[in-house]
Amino acid sequence: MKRREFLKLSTATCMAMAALGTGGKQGLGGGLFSPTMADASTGQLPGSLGAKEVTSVCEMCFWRCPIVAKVKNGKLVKIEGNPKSPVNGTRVCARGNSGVQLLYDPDRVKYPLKRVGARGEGKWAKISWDEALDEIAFNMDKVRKKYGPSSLAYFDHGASAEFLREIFKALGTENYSNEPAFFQCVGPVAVSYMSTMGYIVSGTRQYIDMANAKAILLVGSHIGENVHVSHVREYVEGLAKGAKLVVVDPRFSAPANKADIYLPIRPGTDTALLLTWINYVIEHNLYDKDFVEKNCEGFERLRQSVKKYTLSWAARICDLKVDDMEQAILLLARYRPNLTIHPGRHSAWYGNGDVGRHQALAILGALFGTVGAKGGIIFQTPVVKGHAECLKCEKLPSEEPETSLRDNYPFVEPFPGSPTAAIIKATLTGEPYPIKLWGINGVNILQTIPNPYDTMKAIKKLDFIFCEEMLMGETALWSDIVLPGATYLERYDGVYVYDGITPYLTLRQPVVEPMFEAKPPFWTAKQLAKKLKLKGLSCEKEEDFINEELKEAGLSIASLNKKGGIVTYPGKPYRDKDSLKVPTESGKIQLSVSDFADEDLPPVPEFIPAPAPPEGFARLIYGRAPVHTFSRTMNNLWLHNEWPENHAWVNDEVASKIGLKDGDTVILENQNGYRSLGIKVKVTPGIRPDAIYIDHGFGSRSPFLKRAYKRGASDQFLITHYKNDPFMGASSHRTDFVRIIKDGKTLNIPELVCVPPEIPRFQIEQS
Ligand SMILES: Nc1nc2c(c(=O)[nH]1)N[C@H]1C(S)=C(S)[C@@H](COP(=O)(O)OP(=O)(O)OC[C@H]3O[C@@H](n4cnc5c(=O)[nH]c(N)nc54)[C@H](O)[C@@H]3O)O[C@H]1N2
Ligand SMILES: Nc1nc2c(c(=O)[nH]1)N[C@H]1C(S)=C(S)[C@@H](COP(=O)(O)OP(=O)(O)OC[C@H]3O[C@@H](n4cnc5c(=O)[nH]c(N)nc54)[C@H](O)[C@@H]3O)O[C@H]1N2
Ligand code: SF4
Ligand SMILES: [Mo]
Repeated sequence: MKRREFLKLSTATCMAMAALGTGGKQGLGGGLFSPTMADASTGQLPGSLGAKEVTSVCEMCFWRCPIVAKVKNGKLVKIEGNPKSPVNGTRVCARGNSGVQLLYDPDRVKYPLKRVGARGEGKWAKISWDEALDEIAFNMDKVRKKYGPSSLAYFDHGASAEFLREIFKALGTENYSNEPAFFQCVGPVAVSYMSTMGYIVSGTRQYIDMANAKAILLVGSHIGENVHVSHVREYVEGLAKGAKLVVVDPRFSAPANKADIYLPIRPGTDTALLLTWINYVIEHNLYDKDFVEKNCEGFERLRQSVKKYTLSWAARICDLKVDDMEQAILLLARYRPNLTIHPGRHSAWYGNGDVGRHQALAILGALFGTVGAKGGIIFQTPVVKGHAECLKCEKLPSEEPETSLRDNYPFVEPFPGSPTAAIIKATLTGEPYPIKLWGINGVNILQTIPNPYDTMKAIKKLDFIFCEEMLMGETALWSDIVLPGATYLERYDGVYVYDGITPYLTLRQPVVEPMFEAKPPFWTAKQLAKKLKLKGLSCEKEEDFINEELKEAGLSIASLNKKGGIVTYPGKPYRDKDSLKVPTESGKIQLSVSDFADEDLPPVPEFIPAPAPPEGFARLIYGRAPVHTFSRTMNNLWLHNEWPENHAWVNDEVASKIGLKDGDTVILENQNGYRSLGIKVKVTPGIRPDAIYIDHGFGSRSPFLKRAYKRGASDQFLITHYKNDPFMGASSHRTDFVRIIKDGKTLNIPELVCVPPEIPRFQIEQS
C-alpha cells in the first residue's frame, strides 16, 4: 500500500494494520474481521438486539483501553471502546474485540487442579478450592519456616496479580514484582529516562505527543505491529497531518513502510548511530542552544565524549550509508522542537548498552528542546485517586537475607522486585540462598523469560509451585496446583487513572459472572490471607476498596457508572514558556548522569558492540504480531483464525543461496543446538541478510491449548544465551543466533555483509 492510501485508510478507521474500527466507523476494518462483529454463539449481529451495556477496561493487553461490553441474556456478545474515552473512543483493536473469545475459550482452566504425574507431564486431578488453598497455604508456611521468607518467589504481571503480591510481601520476600514487564521489557528505558528527565517517560504509558509532531524518529519501535490503540492513533494522526518519519530497523517493519527515510541498521549498533547523530548535532550547531543552557546539565561532558563518533565510522559499524544517516538527522533537526524522538518500550535487547541506547535517545530529545514541547515529550498530569487501607497486609516479622538478589544492580532501586534471571539462578544453584517455592500469576514464565530450559530445570528443583491462570498454557502445565482465575471480564480490579494528554479516571468491573469455578484474584488472596493468619486485606468485597479509592475523587461506583464509566480532567502536558523544571534532583535534564559514574558505569552513553553472529548463523530477532498479545492470545478463536502461526523472515539473497523457497517449512536451530518446532519461511528483501525475524509468542508447548499447540515457532525456546543489564538486571533477548534445518539438512547462513574489526564475533561455548 502506498503511504497516501495508508493514511487515508488509517484516518478513516483511525487504526493501523490489524486494528479494528468497531462501532460508528466500520466498513474498512469491518470487512476483514466481519465474523468478530457477530454474536459469538448465534452469529447474529448484536447492538440493536437490546443488549445490556457495561463499561469496563480491556486487559487483552496492558494499554487498558476503556471499553463497553454488550451482554445479552447473561452472555457477552460484543466489546467496543467506551465512546466517552478521550483515548480510544468507540475503538478497540482486534485483540480487544476478541476478549469475547477469551471468556468462552474451551481451554480455560475451569476448576482447581492438582498435579498427579511428574512436573510438566500434564496429569491432573480436580480438587476443591478449599483443598487447593489449604495446600498452597501449607506449603508457603512450611517453605518459609524451613528456608526463610526469601525462599518464596512470585512471578507476576498485570492486574490479576496485585492482590496475591500483597501476601508474598507480607510473608517477607522481596523476590516478587512485575517480572516480565520490567526485567524483560521496560527496565532499560525506564532507568535511562528516570535518570535523564526524572520520570519514566515510557512505562505502562508513553508520554509522547506524536499527534502533534512534525517529525517522528522510531528506533526499533514497530508501531502498527506494536498495537496500542491510542498510541497508533496518535502516530497516524501525526503522519496524516504531514509529520516526517525516520525509522531505524533491521527489518522492513510496518512503520518502515511509511518512512521518509528508512535505515536498515545492523542489529545491535543503534547506539553508534545515535551517538554519531548527537556529535553531528553539536558540531553543526543544530541543537537548541538556549534550551540546553537554561534546562540541561552536563553538556560539556557530553560534547567531549561523543567527539569520536563520526559519520564515516558509524557507516562501517551500522552498515548504513553516510548520506542516509546525514539526511535523516538533518530532517529531524529541521523540525525541532516539535519532534517525537520515540523513547522505545521493550528495551531488554542486548544486556550491555541497553540503558545507553535509550539514554542517547533521551539526550537527543533534550538537545532538540523537545521536552514539554508540542509533538515532543510531555508531562504527566496526576489524577486524584485514593489508596485503600483495607488492601494492605501486615508484614510478618522477617529476617532479611544477608545478600539481596538486587545487590548487583545499583539502579534497580526505586523499582520493586528482583531480576527474574537472579531468581531462576538462585533456584537452580541455591546461591546466594535457596529459593524453594514459586507462585505465578499473569506471567507465562516459559514463553516470556529467557532460557526456558533453565526455567524448567529450576522448576524441577522447587518444593512447590502454583499458579493462578485463565488458560492451560505452559505455566499451568508445570504447576503443582492450578487455580482457575477469573478473566478481566468477570471481576473488579480497581480504579484506573490515565495521566497523559487528556487525563481520565475509569474502573474495571465485571460484565458477566465468573464461569465454571473461576474466582476473582481478590477473593483468592483474601482466603489465603485468612489461611496464613495474616492481618490485613480486610475489605470484605471488591466494591469496598474501590469505593474507598474513588472517594477522594468525589466519586463512587454508582456515580461513576452514571457518568458513563469515565471522568476526564484538564491536562497540562506542555511546558510553560521559559520555565521548565523536571523532577530530577537539580530540576535540570541530565545530559551526563553522575549517579551512573558513582557506580562505575558510563555517565554518558558509550557504544558497546553486541557480538556479531558466529559463522553460519544469523541473529534471531522478533517483534509483535499485530493481532496477538505476547503468548496469551494464540489460542483465541478469532485471533487464531486471523493469524494462526508465525513465519521466519529470511532475506531473499540468503534464501536463494541456500535454496529456500517462500512457504518452505524449516526448523530453526540456535547456537547451543536448541531447535524450534516447524515454521514456514517468508522469503523477503525486507530483512537484512544477517538476521532472521519471527513474531513473538507462538509455538505453544502445552497440548492443553488445542489451537495454539505446536503452531509456529517460539522465539523464547531459541533464547538460551542472555546477558543481564548491569544497571538493573534486565535479561537480553537478542543475543542468540539461528541457522536453518530443512529436510534434516543443516543450512548455514552465508555471510553477505562483512563485520568490521571493532565488532567481536560471538564465541559459541562448548557445553
Ligand atoms: N500487537 C501487540 N502489540 C503490542 C504488544 C503485543 O503483545 N501485541 N505488546 C506491547 C508491549 S508490552 C511492548 S513492550 C511493545 C513492544 O514493541 P516495541 O517496543 O515496538 O518493540 P521493539 O523491540 O522496539 O520492536 C521490535 C522491532 O525491533 C526490530 N529490531 C530488532 N533488533 C533491532 C536492533 O538491533 N535495532 C533496531 N533498531 N531494531 C531492531 C525488529 O525488527 C522489530 O521491528 O509492544 C506493545 N504492543
Ligand atoms: N522472547 C521474548 N520474550 C519476551 C518478549 C518478546 O518479545 N520475546 N516480550 C517481553 C515483554 S515486552 C513483555 S511486557 C513480557 C510479557 O510477558 P507475560 O506477561 O508473561 O506475557 P503473556 O505471554 O501474555 O503471559 C501472560 C500469562 O498470564 C496469563 N494471564 C493473562 N491475563 C490473566 C488474568 O487476568 N488472570 C490470570 N490468572 N492469568 C492471566 C495468560 O494466560 C498467560 O499465560 O514478555 C517479555 N518477554
Ligand atoms: S490496545 Fe487493544 S488489547 Fe490493548 S487494551 Fe486497547 S483494545 Fe485492549
Ligand atoms: Mo512489554
